[in-house]
Amino acid sequence: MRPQVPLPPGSSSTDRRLSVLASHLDSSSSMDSQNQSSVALSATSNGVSAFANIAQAPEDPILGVTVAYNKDPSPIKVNLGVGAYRTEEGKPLVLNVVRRAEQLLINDPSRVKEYLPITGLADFNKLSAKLILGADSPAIQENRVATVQCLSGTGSLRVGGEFLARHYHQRTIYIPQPTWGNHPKVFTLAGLSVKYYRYYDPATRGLHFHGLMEDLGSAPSGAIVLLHACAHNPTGVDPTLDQWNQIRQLMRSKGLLPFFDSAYQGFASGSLDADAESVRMFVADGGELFAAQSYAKNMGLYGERVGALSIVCKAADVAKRVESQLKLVIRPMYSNPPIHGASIVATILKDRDMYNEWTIELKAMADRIISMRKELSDALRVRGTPGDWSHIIKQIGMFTFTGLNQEQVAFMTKEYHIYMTSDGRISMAGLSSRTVPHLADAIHAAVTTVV
Ligand code: KET
Repeated sequence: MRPQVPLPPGSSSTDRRLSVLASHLDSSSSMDSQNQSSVALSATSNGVSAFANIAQAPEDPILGVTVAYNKDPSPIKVNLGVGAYRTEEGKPLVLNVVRRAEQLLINDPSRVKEYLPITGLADFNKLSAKLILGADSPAIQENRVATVQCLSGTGSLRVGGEFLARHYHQRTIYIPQPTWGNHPKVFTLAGLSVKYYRYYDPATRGLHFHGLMEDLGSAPSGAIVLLHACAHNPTGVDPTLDQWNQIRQLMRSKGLLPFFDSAYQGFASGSLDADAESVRMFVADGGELFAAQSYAKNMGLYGERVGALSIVCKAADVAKRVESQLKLVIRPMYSNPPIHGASIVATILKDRDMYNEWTIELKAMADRIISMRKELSDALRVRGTPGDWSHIIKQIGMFTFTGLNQEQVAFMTKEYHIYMTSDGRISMAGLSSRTVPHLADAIHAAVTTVV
């Protein structure tokens, strides 16, 4: 075990905790560092890898679906795994407004590739906070919001999680059952301990509202609660506004800290404002909250890795100190965020004309997904597929949580080359009028032959 590194005078209790954590992480391997280097040396001189005994890790449950899809030579294969928008022709889409913004950036000789500040592009941060909290948000007007540009939604969750693990008195985060598969991993590695609250009721294929309220009601005071701002992944089931309000009242009465994950703003209803209502309701009561935003889906900037973390505080001086500490989380993690994606977003958000063009393109994506729901549901009705499939229409956002079990999913992949996550989730954004009949045939065969 590596001895604990002596800390410089003036080190905080957090520094000490991290140092202890680092030495524990070291000690979890079975050899001390001296032994390790001698084994590595002899391994190299023998021509045997120092990592000869490393275990093969499983593929990611979501991104691994694309890996399997890419290996399949079948011409009829369909990828409904990852939540990524495809056109009616099955192609990835770069929005026109994004192309236009990129052209402007390229043509502007004053643009340079210098490092951004640790917190990212200032304009981008301001505009992102406005987008999620609302242009007239009192929290923004009162300077109570600390916003930092992060590596898309995932990076925003990770930075927020690590900030909480360092500075918040409660280290337990409650996440919905089920939730996006990466949530428990992100928060555990950030240093939080993860617990679940009931969210989805398979019997009704709807919200388990009673279970949700009961579980949050018995959470320890101050616990962190992860909430999907809209278009819950994977279930496609959101609380109504009235239910949101009841959740808010319960959480505020118990001092539970809301951490919103907003990965689909605009994708649920087609309206950026309607999809942010849950978050804005929690801001309107003057309380504190975290919001992680992603531009992967709503601007189609998946691979640009552009997102933001906003922490709404009670007072401007608190927000200022919070921001100073966020910098200490970010600097040793990746130093500062990439410039290109954030510049695209800022260019679009600050220009009225481009903003409007974006909302039209976003609505078109949301509408195409909604029309796929109708087509799939009609196709199953025409086939007389056993079961109630009304949830296909009722669910919202990118996904349908079909209710198909793991064996049925495996059957559809093997016999019909349809790729989806094993929990029965299909990305409606990956479907087209051309592929709906094939999917309907596959679902029909799965439910009639695999019981
Ligand atoms: N939150 C949720 C709820 C979410 O579904 C995703 C991505 C993210 C955050 C992270 O997105 P980012 O690209 O970091 O901004 N979900 C899709 C892709 C993935 O799994 O990475 C998905 O569920 O298919």
